[in-house]
Amino acid sequence: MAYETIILEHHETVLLIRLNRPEALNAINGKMLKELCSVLEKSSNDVNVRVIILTGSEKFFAAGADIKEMEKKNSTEMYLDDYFTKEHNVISSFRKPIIAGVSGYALGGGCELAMMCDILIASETAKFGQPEINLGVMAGIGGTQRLPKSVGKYKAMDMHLTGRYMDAQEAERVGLVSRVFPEKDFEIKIIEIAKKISEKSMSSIIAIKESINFSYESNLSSGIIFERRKFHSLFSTEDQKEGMAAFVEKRTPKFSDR
Ligand code: DAK
Repeated sequence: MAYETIILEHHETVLLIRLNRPEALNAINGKMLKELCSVLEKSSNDVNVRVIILTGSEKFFAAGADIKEMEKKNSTEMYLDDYFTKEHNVISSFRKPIIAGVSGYALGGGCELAMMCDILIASETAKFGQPEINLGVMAGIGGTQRLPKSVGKYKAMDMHLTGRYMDAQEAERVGLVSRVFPEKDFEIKIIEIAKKISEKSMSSIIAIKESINFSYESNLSSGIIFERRKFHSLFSTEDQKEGMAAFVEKRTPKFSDR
C-alpha cells in the first residue's frame, strides 16, 4: 500500500517507518497519524515484523502537531475530533518494541510521539522541546506526564514553562534518551540495535516490555508481583529451554518463539 506521509523500509524483520512531510518539517497531521496507525495495526500480527523503528530525516524527527491544521479549531471541534486519542492508544499498546530514532527537531507532539516509544535514541543533532506554551496552549498527548517520569519534575517544568530546547547531550545526561550517536551512520546504528533485539525470543521481549510499562502505572510491590508472574510464565516456553541449554553448551541460542 502506498502512503503519503510516511515511508516504509524493511531491514530483515526490522520495519523502519520514516515520517515524511519535509515541507512542514514532518509536522504531524491527521493523515500521518492514520497512516502510522494503519502500519502498526498491520504489523502487530505480522511475524515478519519483530521490531519497529520510528524516525524522521536528518534535520527533523517532527516539529510537532500540524499547527496549520489546528489553528482555527475551537475546543468543541478539538474535543470531537479526538485527535491523537485512538492513535495514542494504538502506539502505546503496541506489543512489539518501537525504537524512536531522533535526529534534529522533536518538538511538541513530535517529542511526545518519541516518548510513546520504548527506546529513545538520538543523533548528536537532536533537539527536544515542548514549546506549546509559545502558542498559547500546552502539551496534550502525554508531554506533561511522560517527561517528568524521565527527567524529573524540575527539568520537565523548565522545558514546558520556558519552551526551551534540550540538546542530545543534555537529553542523555538526564535520561530522556538511552544513547547518542554521531549523525553519520546514525541509522545504521539504530538498525543494528533493532536487529539485536529482533533476534531474542518474542515471549521475553513482550514480557519485558509489559513489565517495564507496568512499573509506570503501579507501586513497587505490585510491580514486583507482576514481574515475578511474567518471569514464571517464561519457564513454559521452549525458548527458555533453548536459551539456558545454549548457555550451558556454550553456543548461540536459536529462538523459535515457542
Ligand atoms: N506545524 C505546521 N507547519 C510547521 C510546523 C508545525 N508544527 N513546524 C514547521 N512548520 C512549517 C513552517 O510553517 C514552514 O512552512 P512554510 O512557511 O515554508 O510553508 C516550514 O515548516 C519550515 O519551517 P520554518 O521556516 O519555521 O523552519 P525553521 O528552520 O526556520 O524553524 C522550527 C524550525 C522547528 C524552529 C520552527 O519551524 C518551529 O518553531 N516550528 C513549530 C514548533 C512547535 O511550536 N511545535 C509544537 C506544535 S503544537 C492535541 C494534543 C497535542 C497537540 C495537539 C493536539 N490534542 C490532545 C487534541 C500538539 C501540539 C503541538 O505539537
